[in-house]
Amino acid sequence: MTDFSEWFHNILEEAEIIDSRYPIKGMHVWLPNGFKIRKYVLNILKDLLDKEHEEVLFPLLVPEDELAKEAIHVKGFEEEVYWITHGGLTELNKKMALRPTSETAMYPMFALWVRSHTDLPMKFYQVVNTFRYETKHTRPLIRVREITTFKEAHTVHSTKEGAENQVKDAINIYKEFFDILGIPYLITKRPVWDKFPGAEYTMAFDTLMPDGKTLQIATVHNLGQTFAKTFEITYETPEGEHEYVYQTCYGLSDRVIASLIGIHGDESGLCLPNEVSPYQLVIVPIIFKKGGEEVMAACKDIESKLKDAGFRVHLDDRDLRAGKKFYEWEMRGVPIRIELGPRDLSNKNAVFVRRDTMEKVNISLEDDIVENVNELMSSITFNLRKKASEKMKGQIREVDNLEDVKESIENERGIISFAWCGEENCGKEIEEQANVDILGVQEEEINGKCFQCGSEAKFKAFMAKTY
Ligand code: PR8
Repeated sequence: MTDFSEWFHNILEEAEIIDSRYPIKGMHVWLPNGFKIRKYVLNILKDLLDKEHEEVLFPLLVPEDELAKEAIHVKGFEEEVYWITHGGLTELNKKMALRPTSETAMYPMFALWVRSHTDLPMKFYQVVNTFRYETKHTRPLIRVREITTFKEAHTVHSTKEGAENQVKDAINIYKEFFDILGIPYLITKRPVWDKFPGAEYTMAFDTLMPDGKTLQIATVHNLGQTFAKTFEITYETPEGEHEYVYQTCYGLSDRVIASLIGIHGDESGLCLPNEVSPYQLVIVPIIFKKGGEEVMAACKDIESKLKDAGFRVHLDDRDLRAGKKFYEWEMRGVPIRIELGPRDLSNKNAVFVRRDTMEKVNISLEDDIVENVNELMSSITFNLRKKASEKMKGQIREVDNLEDVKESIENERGIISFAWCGEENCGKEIEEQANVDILGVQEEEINGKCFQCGSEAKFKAFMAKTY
Protein backbone atom coordinates (compact mmCIF):
# COMPACT_ATOMS: atom_id res chain seq x y z
CA MET A 1 0.00 0.00 0.00
CA THR A 2 1.57 3.26 -0.97
CA ASP A 3 -0.71 5.58 0.97
CA PHE A 4 -2.22 3.78 3.94
CA SER A 5 -4.48 6.61 4.98
CA GLU A 6 -6.09 6.82 1.55
CA TRP A 7 -6.34 3.01 1.28
CA PHE A 8 -7.98 2.85 4.73
CA HIS A 9 -10.60 5.48 3.96
CA ASN A 10 -11.40 3.86 0.62
CA ILE A 11 -11.76 0.37 2.00
CA LEU A 12 -14.07 1.49 4.82
CA GLU A 13 -16.34 2.88 2.15
CA GLU A 14 -15.95 0.21 -0.52
CA ALA A 15 -16.37 -2.74 1.86
CA GLU A 16 -19.32 -0.94 3.48
CA ILE A 17 -17.90 -0.95 6.97
CA ILE A 18 -18.80 2.53 8.12
CA ASP A 19 -20.22 5.64 6.53
CA SER A 20 -18.16 8.60 7.61
CA ARG A 21 -20.43 11.22 6.06
CA TYR A 22 -22.46 11.67 9.27
CA PRO A 23 -22.52 15.42 9.84
CA ILE A 24 -20.73 15.44 13.21
CA LYS A 25 -16.94 15.28 13.26
CA GLY A 26 -15.59 12.07 14.81
CA MET A 27 -18.95 10.26 14.73
CA HIS A 28 -19.78 7.61 12.16
CA VAL A 29 -22.45 5.14 11.11
CA TRP A 30 -21.81 1.39 11.26
CA LEU A 31 -23.07 -0.23 8.06
CA PRO A 32 -24.41 -3.82 8.02
CA ASN A 33 -21.16 -5.40 6.82
CA GLY A 34 -19.05 -3.50 9.34
CA PHE A 35 -21.56 -4.19 12.07
CA LYS A 36 -21.18 -7.94 11.49
CA ILE A 37 -17.39 -7.75 11.76
CA ARG A 38 -17.85 -5.70 14.94
CA LYS A 39 -20.26 -8.30 16.31
CA TYR A 40 -17.96 -11.29 15.71
CA VAL A 41 -14.96 -9.45 17.14
CA LEU A 42 -16.99 -8.44 20.17
CA ASN A 43 -18.26 -11.98 20.72
CA ILE A 44 -14.70 -13.30 20.93
CA LEU A 45 -13.85 -10.77 23.63
CA LYS A 46 -17.10 -11.34 25.50
CA ASP A 47 -16.50 -15.08 25.61
CA LEU A 48 -13.09 -14.43 27.16
CA LEU A 49 -14.37 -11.87 29.68
CA ASP A 50 -17.48 -13.85 30.61
CA LYS A 51 -15.33 -16.57 32.17
CA GLU A 52 -14.54 -14.33 35.13
CA HIS A 53 -16.44 -11.06 34.80
CA GLU A 54 -20.08 -10.07 35.14
CA GLU A 55 -21.53 -7.84 32.43
CA VAL A 56 -23.34 -4.68 33.62
CA LEU A 57 -24.72 -1.52 32.06
CA PHE A 58 -24.39 1.91 33.63
CA PRO A 59 -26.07 5.16 32.56
CA LEU A 60 -24.43 7.34 29.94
CA LEU A 61 -24.61 10.49 32.06
CA VAL A 62 -22.36 11.32 34.99
CA PRO A 63 -23.30 14.11 37.43
CA GLU A 64 -20.80 16.97 37.50
CA ASP A 65 -19.92 16.57 41.19
CA GLU A 66 -19.05 12.86 40.81
CA LEU A 67 -16.93 13.52 37.74
CA ALA A 68 -15.11 16.30 39.57
CA LYS A 69 -14.37 14.26 42.71
CA GLU A 70 -11.16 12.58 41.61
CA ALA A 71 -8.91 15.58 40.91
CA ILE A 72 -6.19 13.91 38.83
CA HIS A 73 -8.71 11.95 36.80
CA VAL A 74 -10.87 14.96 36.00
CA LYS A 75 -7.83 17.04 35.12
CA GLY A 76 -6.85 14.39 32.59
CA PHE A 77 -10.25 14.50 30.95
CA GLU A 78 -11.38 18.11 31.43
CA GLU A 79 -10.67 19.15 27.86
CA GLU A 80 -12.44 16.11 26.43
CA VAL A 81 -15.78 16.08 28.23
CA TYR A 82 -19.07 16.83 26.47
CA TRP A 83 -21.58 18.48 28.81
CA ILE A 84 -25.34 18.42 28.98
CA THR A 85 -26.48 21.71 30.36
CA HIS A 86 -30.18 21.82 29.47
CA GLY A 87 -33.24 19.64 29.74
CA GLY A 88 -35.42 21.12 27.02
CA LEU A 89 -35.47 24.85 27.72
CA THR A 90 -34.59 24.52 31.39
CA GLU A 91 -31.02 24.99 32.46
CA LEU A 92 -30.00 22.12 34.74
CA ASN A 93 -28.88 22.93 38.31
CA LYS A 94 -26.24 20.29 37.97
CA LYS A 95 -24.56 19.75 34.61
CA MET A 96 -24.17 16.19 33.42
CA ALA A 97 -21.25 14.77 31.49
CA LEU A 98 -21.42 12.25 28.68
CA ARG A 99 -19.10 9.54 30.06
CA PRO A 100 -15.59 9.79 28.58
CA THR A 101 -15.03 6.47 30.45
CA SER A 102 -17.02 5.13 33.40
CA GLU A 103 -14.90 5.24 36.56
CA THR A 104 -16.86 8.15 38.00
CA ALA A 105 -20.19 6.59 37.00
CA MET A 106 -19.38 3.20 38.49
CA TYR A 107 -17.33 3.83 41.59
CA PRO A 108 -19.97 5.67 43.68
CA MET A 109 -22.10 2.55 43.13
CA PHE A 110 -19.19 0.25 43.99
CA ALA A 111 -19.00 2.12 47.33
CA LEU A 112 -22.56 0.93 47.98
CA TRP A 113 -21.98 -2.61 46.73
CA VAL A 114 -18.72 -3.48 48.46
CA ARG A 115 -19.31 -4.38 52.12
CA SER A 116 -17.22 -7.27 53.32
CA HIS A 117 -14.02 -9.05 52.29
CA THR A 118 -16.30 -11.89 51.24
CA ASP A 119 -17.70 -9.66 48.45
CA LEU A 120 -14.26 -9.40 46.86
CA PRO A 121 -12.91 -9.65 44.26
CA MET A 122 -15.60 -8.07 42.09
CA LYS A 123 -15.09 -8.06 38.33
CA PHE A 124 -17.39 -6.23 35.95
CA TYR A 125 -17.36 -5.12 32.36
CA GLN A 126 -19.63 -3.19 30.04
CA VAL A 127 -19.76 -2.52 26.32
CA VAL A 128 -20.93 1.03 25.73
CA ASN A 129 -20.39 4.15 23.73
CA THR A 130 -18.21 6.79 25.36
CA PHE A 131 -17.59 10.35 24.25
CA ARG A 132 -14.33 12.23 24.08
CA TYR A 133 -13.94 15.64 22.52
CA GLU A 134 -10.64 14.69 20.89
CA THR A 135 -8.65 17.67 19.67
CA LYS A 136 -6.05 15.68 17.71
CA HIS A 137 -6.92 14.85 14.10
CA THR A 138 -9.91 12.45 14.13
CA ARG A 139 -9.94 9.32 11.95
CA PRO A 140 -12.68 6.72 11.57
CA LEU A 141 -12.28 3.87 14.09
CA ILE A 142 -8.84 5.11 15.12
CA ARG A 143 -9.53 8.39 16.88
CA VAL A 144 -13.21 9.15 17.20
CA ARG A 145 -15.29 11.38 19.40
CA GLU A 146 -18.00 8.80 19.94
CA ILE A 147 -16.21 5.56 20.78
CA THR A 148 -19.02 3.24 19.80
CA THR A 149 -17.76 -0.05 21.16
CA PHE A 150 -15.87 0.79 24.34
CA LYS A 151 -15.25 -2.46 26.18
CA GLU A 152 -14.35 -1.42 29.70
CA ALA A 153 -13.66 -3.73 32.63
CA HIS A 154 -13.42 -2.66 36.27
CA THR A 155 -12.29 -4.83 39.16
CA VAL A 156 -12.15 -4.44 42.93
CA HIS A 157 -9.77 -6.32 45.26
CA SER A 158 -8.99 -6.52 48.95
CA THR A 159 -5.22 -6.55 48.47
CA LYS A 160 -2.54 -4.86 46.43
CA GLU A 161 -1.40 -8.28 45.16
CA GLY A 162 -4.97 -9.03 44.08
CA ALA A 163 -4.92 -5.94 41.84
CA GLU A 164 -1.44 -6.71 40.57
CA ASN A 165 -2.45 -10.23 39.62
CA GLN A 166 -5.53 -8.86 37.91
CA VAL A 167 -3.32 -6.66 35.71
CA LYS A 168 -1.49 -9.83 34.66
CA ASP A 169 -4.76 -11.69 34.06
CA ALA A 170 -6.14 -8.84 31.98
CA ILE A 171 -2.96 -8.77 29.89
CA ASN A 172 -3.38 -12.51 29.28
CA ILE A 173 -7.01 -12.07 28.23
CA TYR A 174 -6.05 -9.36 25.73
CA LYS A 175 -3.12 -11.44 24.45
CA GLU A 176 -5.46 -14.32 23.74
CA PHE A 177 -7.93 -11.98 22.07
CA PHE A 178 -5.34 -10.37 19.77
CA ASP A 179 -3.78 -13.76 19.01
CA ILE A 180 -7.13 -15.07 17.77
CA LEU A 181 -7.37 -12.05 15.47
CA GLY A 182 -3.75 -12.36 14.37
CA ILE A 183 -2.97 -8.83 15.52
CA PRO A 184 0.63 -8.57 16.74
CA TYR A 185 1.44 -6.35 19.73
CA LEU A 186 4.16 -4.92 21.89
CA ILE A 187 3.34 -4.69 25.60
CA THR A 188 5.04 -1.98 27.63
CA LYS A 189 4.60 -0.02 30.82
CA ARG A 190 3.77 3.53 29.80
CA PRO A 191 6.03 6.33 31.02
CA VAL A 192 4.57 8.22 34.01
CA TRP A 193 3.65 11.23 31.90
CA ASP A 194 1.52 9.06 29.67
CA LYS A 195 -0.34 6.90 32.20
CA PHE A 196 -4.12 6.92 32.60
CA PRO A 197 -5.27 9.88 34.75
CA GLY A 198 -5.57 8.53 38.29
CA ALA A 199 -3.69 5.27 37.69
CA GLU A 200 -0.58 4.09 39.55
CA TYR A 201 0.68 2.67 36.29
CA THR A 202 -0.57 1.78 32.82
CA MET A 203 0.32 -1.25 30.73
CA ALA A 204 -0.34 -0.79 27.03
CA PHE A 205 -0.64 -2.89 23.89
CA ASP A 206 0.65 -1.19 20.75
CA THR A 207 0.51 -2.57 17.27
CA LEU A 208 2.21 -1.32 14.14
CA MET A 209 0.08 -0.04 11.28
CA PRO A 210 1.15 -0.36 7.62
CA ASP A 211 2.39 3.25 7.55
CA GLY A 212 4.90 2.41 10.29
CA LYS A 213 3.10 4.32 13.05
CA THR A 214 2.05 2.54 16.23
CA LEU A 215 -1.53 2.38 17.44
CA GLN A 216 -2.45 1.85 21.08
CA ILE A 217 -5.01 -0.94 20.89
CA ALA A 218 -5.61 -1.74 24.57
CA THR A 219 -4.62 -0.52 28.00
CA VAL A 220 -4.64 -2.08 31.46
CA HIS A 221 -4.43 0.25 34.45
CA ASN A 222 -3.54 -0.47 38.04
CA LEU A 223 -5.54 2.16 39.96
CA GLY A 224 -4.14 1.30 43.40
CA GLN A 225 -6.28 2.97 46.08
CA THR A 226 -6.64 6.38 44.39
CA PHE A 227 -10.29 6.02 43.45
CA ALA A 228 -11.10 3.96 46.55
CA LYS A 229 -10.05 6.90 48.72
CA THR A 230 -11.93 9.44 46.60
CA PHE A 231 -15.15 7.43 46.42
CA GLU A 232 -14.87 5.87 49.88
CA ILE A 233 -14.89 2.29 48.65
CA THR A 234 -14.08 0.25 51.76
CA TYR A 235 -14.61 -3.31 52.94
CA GLU A 236 -14.70 -4.96 56.33
CA THR A 237 -11.78 -7.30 57.00
CA PRO A 238 -12.28 -10.63 58.84
CA GLU A 239 -11.04 -8.76 61.97
CA GLY A 240 -13.79 -6.15 61.62
CA GLU A 241 -11.52 -3.31 60.41
CA HIS A 242 -12.47 -1.07 57.49
CA GLU A 243 -9.93 -0.89 54.67
CA TYR A 244 -9.81 0.77 51.29
CA VAL A 245 -10.02 -1.54 48.28
CA TYR A 246 -7.53 -1.80 45.40
CA GLN A 247 -8.77 -1.44 41.84
CA THR A 248 -7.90 -2.04 38.22
CA CYS A 249 -9.57 -1.13 34.97
CA TYR A 250 -8.83 -2.00 31.38
CA GLY A 251 -10.35 -1.34 28.03
CA LEU A 252 -10.25 -1.31 24.29
CA SER A 253 -12.20 0.16 21.42
CA ASP A 254 -12.90 -0.10 17.69
CA ARG A 255 -9.24 0.52 17.10
CA VAL A 256 -9.09 -3.28 17.18
CA ILE A 257 -11.11 -3.30 13.96
CA ALA A 258 -8.93 -0.61 12.43
CA SER A 259 -5.85 -2.73 13.10
CA LEU A 260 -7.55 -5.88 11.85
CA ILE A 261 -8.34 -4.11 8.58
CA GLY A 262 -4.98 -2.38 8.22
CA ILE A 263 -2.68 -5.19 9.26
CA HIS A 264 -4.17 -8.04 7.20
CA GLY A 265 -5.45 -5.99 4.26
CA ASP A 266 -3.65 -5.62 0.94
CA GLU A 267 -4.03 -4.01 -2.48
CA SER A 268 -7.07 -6.20 -3.20
CA GLY A 269 -8.86 -4.99 -0.06
CA LEU A 270 -9.78 -6.63 3.22
CA CYS A 271 -8.37 -9.97 4.28
CA LEU A 272 -10.30 -11.28 7.26
CA PRO A 273 -9.59 -14.21 9.56
CA ASN A 274 -12.51 -16.63 9.32
CA GLU A 275 -13.36 -16.05 13.01
CA VAL A 276 -14.70 -12.58 12.22
CA SER A 277 -15.55 -12.58 8.53
CA PRO A 278 -19.27 -11.97 7.88
CA TYR A 279 -19.12 -14.69 5.22
CA GLN A 280 -16.46 -17.30 5.75
CA LEU A 281 -16.95 -18.84 2.31
CA VAL A 282 -18.57 -17.78 -0.92
CA ILE A 283 -19.49 -20.15 -3.68
CA VAL A 284 -19.35 -18.76 -7.20
CA PRO A 285 -20.93 -20.95 -9.89
CA ILE A 286 -19.24 -20.57 -13.27
CA ILE A 287 -22.15 -20.91 -15.61
CA PHE A 288 -21.99 -21.10 -19.37
CA LYS A 289 -24.89 -21.81 -21.64
CA LYS A 290 -24.72 -25.56 -21.22
CA GLY A 291 -24.61 -27.50 -17.97
CA GLY A 292 -25.89 -24.61 -15.83
CA GLU A 293 -28.42 -26.62 -13.91
CA GLU A 294 -26.01 -29.37 -12.86
CA VAL A 295 -23.46 -26.78 -11.73
CA MET A 296 -26.09 -24.93 -9.69
CA ALA A 297 -27.25 -28.18 -8.09
CA ALA A 298 -23.68 -29.11 -7.14
CA CYS A 299 -23.11 -25.60 -5.69
CA LYS A 300 -26.31 -25.86 -3.64
CA ASP A 301 -25.21 -29.22 -2.35
CA ILE A 302 -21.86 -27.77 -1.18
CA GLU A 303 -23.71 -24.82 0.34
CA SER A 304 -26.04 -27.00 2.37
CA LYS A 305 -23.23 -29.27 3.62
CA LEU A 306 -21.27 -26.25 4.80
CA LYS A 307 -24.33 -24.58 6.33
CA ASP A 308 -25.16 -27.74 8.23
CA ALA A 309 -21.61 -27.79 9.57
CA GLY A 310 -22.19 -24.26 10.95
CA PHE A 311 -20.19 -22.17 8.45
CA ARG A 312 -21.30 -18.72 7.33
CA VAL A 313 -21.49 -19.52 3.64
CA HIS A 314 -23.02 -17.61 0.75
CA LEU A 315 -23.93 -18.87 -2.71
CA ASP A 316 -23.53 -15.95 -5.08
CA ASP A 317 -26.02 -16.73 -7.85
CA ARG A 318 -26.39 -13.18 -9.13
CA ASP A 319 -26.53 -12.75 -12.87
CA LEU A 320 -23.10 -11.11 -13.05
CA ARG A 321 -19.76 -11.99 -14.60
CA ALA A 322 -17.78 -14.36 -12.35
CA GLY A 323 -14.76 -12.01 -12.49
CA LYS A 324 -16.82 -9.19 -11.02
CA LYS A 325 -17.93 -11.44 -8.18
CA PHE A 326 -14.35 -12.56 -7.50
CA TYR A 327 -13.25 -8.95 -7.27
CA GLU A 328 -16.01 -8.04 -4.87
CA TRP A 329 -15.51 -10.95 -2.45
CA GLU A 330 -11.75 -10.48 -2.49
CA MET A 331 -12.24 -6.84 -1.63
CA ARG A 332 -14.53 -7.83 1.26
CA GLY A 333 -11.89 -10.22 2.56
CA VAL A 334 -13.85 -13.48 2.49
CA PRO A 335 -11.29 -16.14 3.53
CA ILE A 336 -12.30 -18.84 1.01
CA ARG A 337 -13.92 -18.68 -2.40
CA ILE A 338 -15.19 -21.85 -4.03
CA GLU A 339 -15.46 -21.80 -7.82
CA LEU A 340 -17.29 -24.51 -9.66
CA GLY A 341 -17.90 -24.77 -13.40
CA PRO A 342 -18.95 -27.54 -15.82
CA ARG A 343 -15.36 -28.71 -16.38
CA ASP A 344 -14.72 -28.90 -12.61
CA LEU A 345 -17.94 -30.81 -12.21
CA SER A 346 -17.04 -33.38 -14.83
CA ASN A 347 -13.64 -33.81 -13.08
CA LYS A 348 -15.56 -34.13 -9.78
CA ASN A 349 -13.60 -31.16 -8.41
CA ALA A 350 -14.15 -27.69 -7.04
CA VAL A 351 -11.54 -24.94 -6.98
CA PHE A 352 -10.86 -23.40 -3.58
CA VAL A 353 -9.14 -20.01 -3.56
CA ARG A 354 -7.72 -18.79 -0.27
CA ARG A 355 -7.82 -15.03 0.16
CA ASP A 356 -4.62 -14.68 2.19
CA THR A 357 -2.27 -16.10 -0.47
CA MET A 358 -4.67 -16.19 -3.45
CA GLU A 359 -3.54 -19.80 -3.92
CA LYS A 360 -5.87 -22.15 -5.77
CA VAL A 361 -6.41 -25.72 -4.61
CA ASN A 362 -8.44 -28.42 -6.34
CA ILE A 363 -10.63 -30.29 -3.89
CA SER A 364 -12.38 -33.47 -4.87
CA LEU A 365 -16.15 -33.37 -4.51
CA GLU A 366 -15.95 -36.94 -3.28
CA ASP A 367 -13.78 -35.93 -0.29
CA ASP A 368 -15.13 -34.75 3.05
CA ILE A 369 -15.67 -31.09 2.20
CA VAL A 370 -16.14 -29.97 5.80
CA GLU A 371 -12.84 -31.46 6.84
CA ASN A 372 -11.10 -29.77 3.92
CA VAL A 373 -12.61 -26.41 4.79
CA ASN A 374 -11.63 -26.76 8.45
CA GLU A 375 -8.04 -27.49 7.51
CA LEU A 376 -7.85 -24.63 5.07
CA MET A 377 -9.34 -22.21 7.57
CA SER A 378 -6.90 -23.05 10.33
CA SER A 379 -4.10 -22.72 7.83
CA ILE A 380 -5.37 -19.24 6.83
CA THR A 381 -5.68 -18.06 10.43
CA PHE A 382 -2.23 -19.43 11.25
CA ASN A 383 -0.66 -17.83 8.19
CA LEU A 384 -2.24 -14.42 8.80
CA ARG A 385 -1.02 -14.38 12.39
CA LYS A 386 2.48 -15.52 11.45
CA LYS A 387 2.86 -13.08 8.58
CA ALA A 388 1.68 -10.14 10.68
CA SER A 389 3.81 -11.02 13.65
CA GLU A 390 6.97 -11.51 11.57
CA LYS A 391 6.37 -8.23 9.81
CA MET A 392 6.07 -6.36 13.10
CA LYS A 393 9.12 -8.09 14.62
CA GLY A 394 11.12 -7.11 11.54
CA GLN A 395 10.25 -3.47 12.15
CA ILE A 396 11.60 -3.29 15.72
CA ARG A 397 15.18 -2.09 15.59
CA GLU A 398 17.73 -1.44 18.29
CA VAL A 399 19.45 1.93 18.00
CA ASP A 400 22.06 3.33 20.37
CA ASN A 401 22.30 7.03 19.60
CA LEU A 402 19.94 9.88 18.95
CA GLU A 403 21.24 10.85 15.52
CA ASP A 404 20.55 7.35 14.21
CA VAL A 405 17.10 7.41 15.80
CA LYS A 406 16.18 10.55 13.90
CA GLU A 407 17.37 9.13 10.62
CA SER A 408 15.91 5.68 11.19
CA ILE A 409 12.51 7.02 12.21
CA GLU A 410 12.30 9.47 9.34
CA ASN A 411 13.30 6.88 6.74
CA GLU A 412 11.76 3.69 8.00
CA ARG A 413 9.28 4.53 10.76
CA GLY A 414 8.68 1.37 12.81
CA ILE A 415 9.67 0.91 16.45
CA ILE A 416 13.03 1.62 17.98
CA SER A 417 14.29 -0.07 21.10
CA PHE A 418 16.93 1.58 23.28
CA ALA A 419 18.52 1.51 26.71
CA TRP A 420 17.03 4.14 29.00
CA CYS A 421 17.51 5.48 32.52
CA GLY A 422 13.76 5.96 32.95
CA GLU A 423 13.98 9.61 34.11
CA GLU A 424 11.18 11.91 33.00
CA ASN A 425 13.46 14.84 32.02
CA CYS A 426 15.64 12.60 29.93
CA GLY A 427 12.62 10.91 28.29
CA LYS A 428 11.02 14.20 27.37
CA GLU A 429 14.29 15.39 25.82
CA ILE A 430 14.42 12.28 23.67
CA GLU A 431 10.81 12.76 22.57
CA GLU A 432 11.41 16.39 21.68
CA GLN A 433 14.74 15.98 19.92
CA ALA A 434 13.80 12.90 17.90
CA ASN A 435 10.19 13.98 17.38
CA VAL A 436 8.84 10.61 18.53
CA ASP A 437 6.85 9.23 21.45
CA ILE A 438 8.29 6.92 24.05
CA LEU A 439 5.88 4.00 24.14
CA GLY A 440 7.13 2.58 27.39
CA VAL A 441 9.47 0.15 29.03
CA GLN A 442 9.91 -3.55 29.63
CA GLU A 443 11.30 -4.33 33.04
CA GLU A 444 13.88 -6.88 32.04
CA GLU A 445 17.53 -6.87 33.17
CA ILE A 446 19.56 -4.47 31.06
CA ASN A 447 23.23 -3.59 31.21
CA GLY A 448 24.81 -0.44 29.89
CA LYS A 449 24.19 3.27 29.80
CA CYS A 450 21.17 5.36 28.90
CA PHE A 451 21.77 6.38 25.30
CA GLN A 452 20.67 9.95 25.98
CA CYS A 453 22.10 11.01 29.34
CA GLY A 454 24.79 8.37 29.87
CA SER A 455 23.68 7.36 33.36
CA GLU A 456 22.98 3.74 34.29
CA ALA A 457 20.26 2.28 32.04
CA LYS A 458 17.36 0.74 33.94
CA PHE A 459 15.03 -0.38 31.19
CA LYS A 460 14.69 -1.60 27.68
CA ALA A 461 12.47 1.10 26.22
CA PHE A 462 10.65 1.64 22.92
CA MET A 463 9.77 4.66 20.84
CA ALA A 464 7.89 5.28 17.62
CA LYS A 465 5.78 7.70 15.67
CA THR A 466 2.32 7.12 17.05
CA TYR A 467 -1.29 7.68 16.07
C1 PR8 B 1 -9.70 3.90 30.00
N1 PR8 B 1 -11.15 3.21 31.77
O1 PR8 B 1 -10.54 4.71 29.66
P1 PR8 B 1 -8.07 4.46 28.03
N2 PR8 B 1 -11.01 6.63 19.67
C2 PR8 B 1 -10.83 5.30 19.57
N3 PR8 B 1 -10.28 4.57 20.56
C3 PR8 B 1 -9.90 5.16 21.68
C4 PR8 B 1 -10.05 6.56 21.86
C5 PR8 B 1 -10.64 7.31 20.79
N4 PR8 B 1 -10.85 8.63 20.88
N5 PR8 B 1 -9.58 6.88 23.09
C6 PR8 B 1 -9.15 5.72 23.66
N6 PR8 B 1 -9.34 4.68 22.82
C7 PR8 B 1 -9.86 3.00 31.19
C8 PR8 B 1 -9.84 1.55 30.83
C9 PR8 B 1 -12.01 2.10 31.49
C10 PR8 B 1 -11.25 1.18 30.63
C11 PR8 B 1 -9.01 3.27 23.07
O2 PR8 B 1 -8.54 3.69 29.34
O3 PR8 B 1 -8.34 5.91 28.10
C12 PR8 B 1 -7.50 3.04 23.17
O4 PR8 B 1 -7.16 1.84 22.50
O5 PR8 B 1 -6.62 4.06 27.89
C13 PR8 B 1 -7.30 2.88 24.66
O6 PR8 B 1 -6.19 2.05 24.95
C14 PR8 B 1 -8.60 2.24 25.11
O7 PR8 B 1 -9.59 2.85 24.28
C15 PR8 B 1 -8.94 2.46 26.58
O8 PR8 B 1 -8.94 3.84 26.88
